[in-house]
Amino acid sequence: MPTTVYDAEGIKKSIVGKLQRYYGITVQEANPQQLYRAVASTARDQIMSKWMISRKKRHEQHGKRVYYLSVEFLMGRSLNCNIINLCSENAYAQALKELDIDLSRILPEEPEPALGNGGLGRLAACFMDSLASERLPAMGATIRYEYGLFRQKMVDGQQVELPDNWLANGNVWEIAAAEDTCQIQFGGHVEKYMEGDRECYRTVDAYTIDAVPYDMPIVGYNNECVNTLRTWSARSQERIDLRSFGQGNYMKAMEEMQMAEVISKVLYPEDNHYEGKMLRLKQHYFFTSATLQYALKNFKKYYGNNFDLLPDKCVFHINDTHPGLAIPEMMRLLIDQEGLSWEMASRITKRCMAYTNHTVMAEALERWPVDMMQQTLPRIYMILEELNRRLCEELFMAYPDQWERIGHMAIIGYGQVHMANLCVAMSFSVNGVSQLHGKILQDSLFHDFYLLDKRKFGAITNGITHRRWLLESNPALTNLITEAIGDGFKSDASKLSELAVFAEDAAFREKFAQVKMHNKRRLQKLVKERQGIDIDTSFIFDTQAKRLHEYKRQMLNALHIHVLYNRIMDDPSFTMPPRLFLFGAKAAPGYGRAKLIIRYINALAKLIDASPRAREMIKIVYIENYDVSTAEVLIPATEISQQLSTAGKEASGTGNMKFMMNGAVTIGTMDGANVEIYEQVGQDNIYIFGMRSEAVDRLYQEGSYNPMEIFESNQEIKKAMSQWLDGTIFPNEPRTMHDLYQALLMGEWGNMADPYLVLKDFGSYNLANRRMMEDYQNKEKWQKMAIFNTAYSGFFSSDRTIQEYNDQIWHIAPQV
Ligand code: 26W
Repeated sequence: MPTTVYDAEGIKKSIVGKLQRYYGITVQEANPQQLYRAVASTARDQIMSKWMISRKKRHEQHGKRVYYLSVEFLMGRSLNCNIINLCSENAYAQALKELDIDLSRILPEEPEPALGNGGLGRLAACFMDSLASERLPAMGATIRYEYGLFRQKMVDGQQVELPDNWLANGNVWEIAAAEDTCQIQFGGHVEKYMEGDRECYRTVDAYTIDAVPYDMPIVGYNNECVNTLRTWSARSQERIDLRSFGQGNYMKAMEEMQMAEVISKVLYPEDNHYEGKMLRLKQHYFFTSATLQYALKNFKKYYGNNFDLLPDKCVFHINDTHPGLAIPEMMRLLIDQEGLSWEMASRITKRCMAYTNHTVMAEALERWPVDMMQQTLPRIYMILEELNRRLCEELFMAYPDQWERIGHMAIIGYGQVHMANLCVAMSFSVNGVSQLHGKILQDSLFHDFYLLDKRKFGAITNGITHRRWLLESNPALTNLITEAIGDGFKSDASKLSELAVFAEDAAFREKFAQVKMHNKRRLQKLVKERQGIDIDTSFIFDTQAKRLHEYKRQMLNALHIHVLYNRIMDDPSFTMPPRLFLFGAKAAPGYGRAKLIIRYINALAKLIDASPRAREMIKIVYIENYDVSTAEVLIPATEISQQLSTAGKEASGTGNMKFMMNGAVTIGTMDGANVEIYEQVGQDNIYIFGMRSEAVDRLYQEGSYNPMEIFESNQEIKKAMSQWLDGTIFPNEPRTMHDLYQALLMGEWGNMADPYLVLKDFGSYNLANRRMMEDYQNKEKWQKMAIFNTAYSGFFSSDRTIQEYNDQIWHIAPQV
């Protein structure tokens, strides 16, 4: 088979040829979309042949493979990252130059697959990059949502959601794997029957839906490994046929088809907030069952019915509880379809399943109503009942007569299926995503399980792929680093530490500052093009970008800006270094309070813009539709990274790591991975403020916190919050902020006032800001801090994270 050569000449030929064959046009005639397709499908050809070889090698090696099950994969665009991982940057640059094509104009033509909400989904995407780069055989599995996370628009300072029809023009990177289509059953009821003297179960009168897989290649960096991200699409079995059309059943057939296909229609936009919606339950079962069916089919091809071998060949990683139904589904497949005994099946299942928890927030923990589970998945529910019966029996031995304790640990209790308990009880490994989070799991959320089996609990600190978050998103810094320390850091991020000595080098510091300015200009251009707003690059760029949530405390940032504004207005002699506050955040569409916070930020922006004196020192820009591509421009331009979560609430955070790697200095609480950023950079290169998580817990337990006292004693807070209601912020609707005011000072519906301790931490945050602004004025000091942040960020590469998962949990041999 002739292999295509991918030097610049080969790339040029391929692009020209594709334009001719696909569209019958020349390079000069092609529009950016057509050029994008020609370039992307050239890279795809290059990847395809590697993919085939990689698959063949994996089969020959008979090794173990991880199936990473996640309801979200927030991948971002692929073309540029693929070119980088293929180590073909120079070849493409030269080819495109000779064809007079501007790569930066065609990259934005790729629709961004936004198949995720935030941290959990983006982590899964970073993991896919690192798995392939570490040559570990892996398949990611999720749903092929036809509509990804909504696009956000601001209208009159308020968030409006628009549908994200990302597949409208097709997707260059996926190929359908029709041969692996399988069937998923919902509803019906369970029937018992005998096979010899064995009791067997089958589901009858169920509704069957096809699951059709689409595969996306995941290219490892500078190696021969190409893994797969498999997305499952729901397809009705009732294709419309002419007969039913003739019989007047056309509309009915159409309706049934649509009912089935809604399963993969849209991504749920709630992040860290659980609602027991039947469609969501169906989504979770749909892609887990499909993935398990495929994995078993694949296993049997090589090892027949020797299921004892399964845990040596497959490990299923459950990314938060959403794919937790993998546990009873594996039991069902092994018992009902393969004829194994309950004991055999549960032993094997337990040795195959590993679970990562990503949140301790009570309102985010999945609990399904028993009757919904029973109706939707009757056989799965039966299995859950039996799992629960056996678990409770064991628990009773360990904790005799401690019914309340057992109730909290049970899989089924108080009319609900408790997914976290299922995952903890039935996995061989349970881990948190930062050291602090791991400790909280052991000490509180899963404490009673921890006491029973300490060995299976662990903590593995999250990471980010430095290929996307440094090489791809910050080429200027990448070049500067390469000039200084060579390019070893590209495959081994720990080498970034070699940069630290350059902090003492004045010429290097100057270049580092120039790179930051270059990236600030890049953001300036984007903000102008997308939102028509002018920003001044001499301002400090200060960013808080993450999902909008009360616990992340965008409110603390906003209230502080509000106070700064009042200082400027009240004191004609007050000055501060000019500071641009950037926000990027989507709010869940049904999360009213989060949407109010957006309105508050936008109203403040308007208020400040209206004052000639204030706008010399403060500017707020709310970046619309914060997504992966926007982050890639926003983060490299940022000088101050705001990581303000109430201590104990943010499991890890990963944005914090991206900012750090790009030379931003963090102002943050001792929460999640901020603690470890602090350990890496040392106390002189970070601004830590606020209560520690143990103190927060004590405060909750004592129940004595009264934010009203702070309100009454801190005149700056009092004035700002009073302006919420006196028409200063919302002149036309002075009652807009009433709910927030109430929630922070009085609490509502029996909830405690200010549960996220905005007022409690305000004073300490204010002081940290003051120190930071003083330091910023010392250019040399600030530049050193920025360099140290990049230099000590290597620990946060997801390559390190993946190595830890492999050493501690998966034990997979790298592909040779
Ligand atoms: C069912 C509703 C729902 C949806 C999403 C509940 C919980 C989630 C996710 C687990 C929320 C999430 O993304 N958690 C984030 O996971 C990141 C990756 O580990 C962490 O860095 C963040 O701290 C954590 O909030």
